[in-house]
Amino acid sequence: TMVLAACGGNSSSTGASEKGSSDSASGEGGKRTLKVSIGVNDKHPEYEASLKFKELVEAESDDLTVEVYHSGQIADDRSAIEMLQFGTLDITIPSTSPLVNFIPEFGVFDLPFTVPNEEVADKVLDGPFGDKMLEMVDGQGLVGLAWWENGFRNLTNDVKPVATMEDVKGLKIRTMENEIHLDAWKALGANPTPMAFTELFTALQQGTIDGQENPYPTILLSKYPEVQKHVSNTNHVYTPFIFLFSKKIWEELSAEQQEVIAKAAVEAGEFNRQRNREVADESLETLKKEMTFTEIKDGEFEKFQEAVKPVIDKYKDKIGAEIVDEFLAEIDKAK
Ligand code: TK8
Repeated sequence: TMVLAACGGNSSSTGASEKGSSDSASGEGGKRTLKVSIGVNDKHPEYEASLKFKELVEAESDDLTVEVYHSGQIADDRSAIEMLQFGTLDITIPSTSPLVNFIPEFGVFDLPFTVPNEEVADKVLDGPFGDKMLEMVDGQGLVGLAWWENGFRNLTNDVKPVATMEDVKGLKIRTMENEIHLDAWKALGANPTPMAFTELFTALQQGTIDGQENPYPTILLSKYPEVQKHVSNTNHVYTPFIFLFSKKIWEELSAEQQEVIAKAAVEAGEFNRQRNREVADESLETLKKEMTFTEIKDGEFEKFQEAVKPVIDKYKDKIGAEIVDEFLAEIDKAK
């Protein structure tokens, strides 16, 4: 069902945090149920954090209720973003990678082997660069409220242990719907196919693809060890989750409601990061028992990095040379 956009020309301030979209108007508010759609299942730290968001909002507001839908029950990442644009869904917290189909600048986060660790990711996302990226979604009918964490991605497959770049050759790998990932895996010699996350388990089970890449919590909690034998610590890219609100619906909310939501999104995000890191460590320990874990050999990361260099060069202009340089400079500063 379509939700009508607010048409009252209310120009009072939004009350959103600095991280909110400071130039969108606020409306009448009233009683509302906010639906949150996420792609991962109800075992995942992102679900736990979504429940934390619900708890925080409902504690602070008498007229807001939050419902969390996991496992892509409402939509996959890309379709959920479109629903926000239409105003048929309130909130989604996707990987940034599918956003690149709407806002090319978000491709900075898909450039492989750029972010060295989580501390650097936090500094870059919590600083002016992260704020700028959150504001950038505004032109696409979205309000960017906070950074959550998906995390460092690692390769699994059902064919062979991967210790070297040579081992990647010919593997049919599912990638997110993102051309930088697609080209990076091609450059590494794999045979990649883009696919929505919601279709991934079945594709692995049926063997239409050999492997996939995701952070350790997702690999374990989505039960990939049931359909994949091998995991390697490729750590090739850090994927943030971005907390997105429908701008159309946002403008119907009162300034007070906007403030409660913006604050809860950030607070639940802090909880999310902390939990995600604990779960990532625990997940790896469990994965080592349920799959063969292979470390990428010494000296091999340099080869991977060398192989994807042309991909970074190719996308630099598409993403925007200035923003790529800024991202890399922020990373260097944070190291
Ligand atoms: C969940 C996705 C997922 C992502 C992917 O909605 O598609 O592989 O890593 O976790 O955002």
